[in-house]
Amino acid sequence: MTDTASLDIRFTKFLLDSQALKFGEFTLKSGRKSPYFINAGAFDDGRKIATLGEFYAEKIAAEIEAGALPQDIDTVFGPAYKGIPLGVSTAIALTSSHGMEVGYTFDRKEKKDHGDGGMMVGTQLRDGMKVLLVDDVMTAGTAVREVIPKLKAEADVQVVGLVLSVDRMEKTRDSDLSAVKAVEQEFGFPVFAIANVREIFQAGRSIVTADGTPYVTDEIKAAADAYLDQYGA
Ligand code: OMP
Repeated sequence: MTDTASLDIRFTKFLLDSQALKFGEFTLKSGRKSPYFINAGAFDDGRKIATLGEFYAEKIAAEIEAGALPQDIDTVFGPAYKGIPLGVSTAIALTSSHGMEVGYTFDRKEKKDHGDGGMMVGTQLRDGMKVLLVDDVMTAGTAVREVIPKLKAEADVQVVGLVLSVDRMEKTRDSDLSAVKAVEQEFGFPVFAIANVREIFQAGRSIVTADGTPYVTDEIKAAADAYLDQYGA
């Protein structure tokens, strides 16, 4: 694989090599039983989290270039807990690789009543600030629906978009719309993913393990296709 391979292909290889993409049977937050699971907890060392931040930053820079995100983002917000390393590594990569001056912010799960107090850590939210959300995976959009009210309670910020690692491309419980599209419609900001699950399964067919066998076997692909036939948008 060369560095010139497209972003979704390079990211799929990274997911598979880091064992962040697992195959088996997994019960999701939504209750659906899925034959695959993306675990952002697998990015558990300095090299992996730095690489992950570079992927987010590359996607963000491309969307800024395309005019879909503004250039003057004030802060990258990663919801606690799993969003914290995502937001921090993304902010580092935006500065070091793309020359952007940008803050990072995350929320506390419990309010602190001493010291600096407050619900937010990092760049404090102020009225009018442009906030870019980052999160790991979207299935039904529950996580993002929980975080927006927290931001709005803090200040009248402008959420300019949400960037995910993976869009699972699943339809919502009560419509044929994907969760990503439903969130875009409900909140009025764009949602981007470094890769979606269809791109990942397509790319995974030609990516091989250290012993030369493909990560995505015929059996795994068939199980993923059947799942997406039922729940895919
Ligand atoms: P929603 O909040 O319903 O969109 O589900 C996404 C969340 O579920 C993620 O932020 C994870 O906490 C978890 N999840 C994964 O991490 N990976 C998956 O492949 C699927 C899920 C999930 O439970 O749907």
